[in-house]
Amino acid sequence: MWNGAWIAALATGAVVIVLIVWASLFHRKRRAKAELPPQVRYNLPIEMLYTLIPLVMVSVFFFFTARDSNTLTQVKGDATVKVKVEAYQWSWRFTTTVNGKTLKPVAGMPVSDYRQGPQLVLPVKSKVEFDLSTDDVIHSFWVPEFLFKRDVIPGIPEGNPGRKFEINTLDKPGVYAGRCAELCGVDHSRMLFSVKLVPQAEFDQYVQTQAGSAQ
Ligand SMILES: [Cu+2]
Repeated sequence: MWNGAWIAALATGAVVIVLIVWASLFHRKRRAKAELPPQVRYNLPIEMLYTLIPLVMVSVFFFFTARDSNTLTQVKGDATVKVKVEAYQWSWRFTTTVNGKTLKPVAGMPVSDYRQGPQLVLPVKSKVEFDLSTDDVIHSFWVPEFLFKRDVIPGIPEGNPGRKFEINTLDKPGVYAGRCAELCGVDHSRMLFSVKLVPQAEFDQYVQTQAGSAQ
């Protein structure tokens, strides 16, 4: 969609620039006392053309945007790992549920290095469902490496599909930076967290220890 939109925009831009250059080169006012060029006010075909063409363009963009964003935001509900994300001024609380087993929540404080913020541990190469909520102001959950960002809006009741999204974690284990991407108050820039992606076996072990301490 991104590439297609660029091609369409560049083609439109090229046509417009050619028309501007053509008009300014070949339809200049040459003499001081030139007569008026032909006037085309109330020209029905031209007016229909410049109403219809943009309408077609907007419809095509709308179709592809709706199609792709529906696919990207679809929540099937079959992820084995589910994370409840609670955003607050100015940090995060993550509560992970694996196969119905809920782990001890991880919460943090405002920090200036994401590695010192709360850490969410997830397995590599797996589908994870997120449920975002907040009780204060609008925040935005963003892990740049995941190529996905979603606003956290207060007042959306639990169970509302608008709070949820699913993504596939990356293939490479590592510690990835996460941040709040919506200006939410004085310590917004310190509302940092990290996501640690580990191999499945290591994740299972982590779940064992965390589930134990939760009970
Ligand atoms: Cu925030």
